[in-house]
Amino acid sequence: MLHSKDRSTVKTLIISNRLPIKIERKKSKLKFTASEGGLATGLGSFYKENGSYWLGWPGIIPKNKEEEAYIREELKKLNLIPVFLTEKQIRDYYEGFSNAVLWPLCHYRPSYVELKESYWNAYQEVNQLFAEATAEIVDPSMRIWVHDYQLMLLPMMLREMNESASIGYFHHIPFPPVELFQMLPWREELLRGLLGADLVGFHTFENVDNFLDSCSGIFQNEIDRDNFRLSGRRISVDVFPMGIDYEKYSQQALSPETITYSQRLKNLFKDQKLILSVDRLDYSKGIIQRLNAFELLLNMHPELIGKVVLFMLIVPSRDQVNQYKKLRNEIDRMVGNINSVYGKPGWQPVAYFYHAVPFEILSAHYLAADICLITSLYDGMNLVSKEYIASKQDAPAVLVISEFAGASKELSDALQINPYAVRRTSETLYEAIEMPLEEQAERLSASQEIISKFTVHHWVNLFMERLSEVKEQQQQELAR
Ligand code: ADQ
Repeated sequence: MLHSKDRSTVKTLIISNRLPIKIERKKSKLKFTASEGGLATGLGSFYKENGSYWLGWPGIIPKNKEEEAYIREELKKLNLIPVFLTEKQIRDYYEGFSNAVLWPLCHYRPSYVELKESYWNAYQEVNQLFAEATAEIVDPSMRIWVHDYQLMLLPMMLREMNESASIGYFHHIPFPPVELFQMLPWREELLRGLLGADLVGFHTFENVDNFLDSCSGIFQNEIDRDNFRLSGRRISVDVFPMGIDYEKYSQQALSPETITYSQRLKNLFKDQKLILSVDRLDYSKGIIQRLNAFELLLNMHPELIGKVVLFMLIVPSRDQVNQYKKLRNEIDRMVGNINSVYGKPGWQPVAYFYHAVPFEILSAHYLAADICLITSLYDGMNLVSKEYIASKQDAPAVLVISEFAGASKELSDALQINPYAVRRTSETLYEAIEMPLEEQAERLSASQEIISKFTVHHWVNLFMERLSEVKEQQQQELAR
């Protein structure tokens, strides 16, 4: 049995579709930079400790065997293990099954789902590839933590390789209601894949319920929902709302570089309320609904012309997938339309940027913004909302968040919206603009209290503790 003091010494293998690294080809040289995503930050210190590893796709196709060996060597120094994918695998497994089947299904967009057998075949093939790569490095004492919907088959593949392995799985995006999930021709295989894990985690209770509904609906007699087990093996399914590295965001907001840049932004938009949105290009983020609500705000409150700006930072994402290309065109059209109808010389209502920005600059935007607007139509958690709150020392700061983002469950002091209700959203935006500073400060500090406590480090520890507990329970049951 593991005692809690021993738990920290157990080695862990993190597995996710992407490694937490960016590799760019600069002339003939390769440049390696750490990525700054929520997962990378949260697990960053943890996987490097005492011989732990992270396995995943490095995001690059090597030119030849020598380059592949070089990348492998360089990554090894960072405790990273690459799984290389071919162009076809990237197209069919990643852009295909992951992003044109599972992503739209999990985000309530069944009409976007492209049910192609070739996608499914590639998904199985790549999950198998990950299983084989794991087999090469894992030792039986290691805990394995699999991340996200690209690897739903992997837990069972790993289980079949080692019956007693310690396997956790975390689903970062929503899990759909059973009515949607059961439309998948491969629903049984996917669920069975997840049930190879000892612990399956989600951001919200709603997701846990949806998952359990699907399991009991699809496996009926095989699964006992109240005493969840498959073939006698206990499986725990639980809620772990992911947090952020609070210190990192709050400290960055105090740095001279960020303060100077933020001041420049404020000067640029002098005497205007700055409404900020930050997201990846994605139809789940409600960008169209956001633009509609903002346009209606200007229409209903002409006194705001010249006094408010919607500042949208959008990171390019999946632009090879059809629905994303269409979305981008639609955003371009709508921004152009709003700016041409409501703009005036020297002022444009929407400032729109289609690129990622470095961390210091992102932080400066959070710091400068009077309002942060999250309009997700469905979002597992939404880390941006938490990053905004952590970056603010004080008011002015109002978070307006969709009730369909997982984070809204924790952030009850933010103004909540249903982004489909465009008129109501624009009224809430007006309320945010008019909110007295004192009320802003009260709401902000209530949210900060929660986010500073439930950080990403807390999330990692909680998940790992729970995984150890499940293993202990399984061992006790076996010993009985
Ligand atoms: P995402 O859908 O990517 O994550 P989110 O949680 O908001 O959504 O994370 C986005 C990250 O990208 C944030 O850390 C943000 O700072 C960064 N980012 C966004 N725009 C940027 C820009 N222009 N420049 C630089 N950085 C930018 C998925 C799920 C979410 C879930 C997370 C974690 O869809 O619901 O919260 O995983 O589980």
